[in-house]
Amino acid sequence: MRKKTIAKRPPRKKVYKLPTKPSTRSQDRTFTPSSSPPTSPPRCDPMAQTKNTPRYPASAKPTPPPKTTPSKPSSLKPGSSKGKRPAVEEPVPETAKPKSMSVPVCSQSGSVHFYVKGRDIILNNETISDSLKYTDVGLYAYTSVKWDEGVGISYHDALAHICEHIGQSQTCPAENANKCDDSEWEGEFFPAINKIKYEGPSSKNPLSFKWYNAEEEILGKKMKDWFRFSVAFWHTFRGTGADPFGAPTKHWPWEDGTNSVKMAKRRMRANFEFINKLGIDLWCFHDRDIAPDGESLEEANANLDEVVALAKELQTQGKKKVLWGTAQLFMHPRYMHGAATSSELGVYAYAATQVKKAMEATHYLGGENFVFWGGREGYQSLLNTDMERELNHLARFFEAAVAYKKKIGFNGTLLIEPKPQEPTKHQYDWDAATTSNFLRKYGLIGEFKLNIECNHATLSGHSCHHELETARISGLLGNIDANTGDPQVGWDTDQFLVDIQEATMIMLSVVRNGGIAPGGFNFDAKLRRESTDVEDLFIAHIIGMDTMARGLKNVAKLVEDGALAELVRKRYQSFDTEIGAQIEAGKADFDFLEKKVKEWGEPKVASAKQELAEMILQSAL
Ligand code: XUL
Ligand code: CO
Repeated sequence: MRKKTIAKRPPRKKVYKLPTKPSTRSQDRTFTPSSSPPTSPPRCDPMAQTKNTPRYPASAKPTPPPKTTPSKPSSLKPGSSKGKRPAVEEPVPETAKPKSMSVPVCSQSGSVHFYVKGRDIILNNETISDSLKYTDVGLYAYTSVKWDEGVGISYHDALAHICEHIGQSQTCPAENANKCDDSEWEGEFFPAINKIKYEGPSSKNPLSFKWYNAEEEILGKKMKDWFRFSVAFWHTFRGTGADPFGAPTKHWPWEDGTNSVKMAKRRMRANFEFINKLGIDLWCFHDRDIAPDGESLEEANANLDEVVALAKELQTQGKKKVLWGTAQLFMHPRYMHGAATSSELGVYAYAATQVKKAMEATHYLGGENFVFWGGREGYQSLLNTDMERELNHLARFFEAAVAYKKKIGFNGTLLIEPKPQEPTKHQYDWDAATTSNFLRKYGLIGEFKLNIECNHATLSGHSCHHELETARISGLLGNIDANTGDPQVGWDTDQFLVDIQEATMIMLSVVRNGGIAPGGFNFDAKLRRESTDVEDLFIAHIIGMDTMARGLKNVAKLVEDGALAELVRKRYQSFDTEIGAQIEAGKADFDFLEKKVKEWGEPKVASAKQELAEMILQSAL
């Protein structure tokens, strides 16, 4: 039986009513933190949208970059952002409408229930407007009759009408934006869920570990130290379940439908409660999924500073750390040609500036690694691409990142995450071998390691085990983005890995590597669109952790048994000879070898024993 603890806990004093029906405002934000305009006003602040007042005055002084001790990340000087919105989302189908929701209105204790139907707002069953402003709100439409054209009624316009209709607009002036929304979520975000405990394989409690036993020692190390599990903020807290054909399916109770800094902070609190209840000590983030983008670089940085300051506080309280941080250099339209490999110099500079800030934030949060996933560093066509020049630029960008890391005293590992394609037709960091060749060519091999993602491995035509081994034998195995694809599907489905044999193969590499610290296992994985309960977030991570734990235990059996290692040793034993040693030391030239062949005659060739190897593996599962 699952333990429910609602009754034992103090009732949650929730300020915000849950939406009675889902909002259609955003699509899957897996990598897309911005679900509303960069300067999202609070929900009850109809004025803010038109005023467009910067949240942070231009006078905000940049602080110098942190020195050797991590300090608060600096606010950067205003940049050249035109404040354009990301434009990657698909239209929400007509069938998804109308959606209704309950929202609190400033100064009103209860909430109002409304939905938009055609050009009308229906407020508590009453039509209050038939003259709504239809603007080009693109992705940020609350609802619309013309999704395909990006024309609709913005969420904030709808609220403005409501505030006006019920005479509340004066009570929520833009300059009081924060006060307007001053009450915070109180109590737990996951009140029905206790801290997840190890209960052993016979447990039927879905909210318990059956195999992952953090303190248990396996092959000389505690399980928690082999794995160093991490939660990916973007999937767990920004994923909406939307896909290119359908509206979001997940409506977490703590979400208020905005992309405000306030909401970002609430989400961050939820993140820490989540990782704490899971017994995970690490988390990973993109700059733009933890804090909203801004109309200017300065504003985006100030937003990030505010959220990072809270994250730091929560980390200190809970003794948590960042496994890795990264800059999201693929969502904003400015990055359509790439970031470091963009044909536009200004974009290269902007990307550098964003990495600089994200690295400072990671450093400040005690991050142990910093990731570069070049989602748009590649091409769609070679006809219009100077590949050589783009690769040179990418190398310069990485060199500058190394220099900046040293300048601020960030000792974390820089990691490149290979992926063959998606969203580009061809991504330069195709796989582990291509990426290590790139690093060698540009003299960067000692400065970077690789973050191997299992789903990326299979997209590149390899197994995850192959990619891990390729990285390992070059001393480049830095981190694992633990997920999997679907064998029948050809894209990045980012599923939680639940295949025990696959986990065993992965752990073979990890054990051979002696562990991957200061890297870890980041769950770059998301719930299926159809999994919509809050507890599913826990169940997914639990089975992901249990599966890896089973993989580790299986490897321990294989190591203790020794038969597999012996099979491999025997296969190459002809080289365990004097002449074998000469060959391996590079001391056997062709003349010498020809002489030997003439002496020995036709060589005897032994069986590879693949089926026996498979039998040995299976005996450990
Ligand atoms: C994309 C992916 C990213 C990186 C970080 O496929 O895996 O989430 O891990 O940008
Ligand atoms: Co990844």
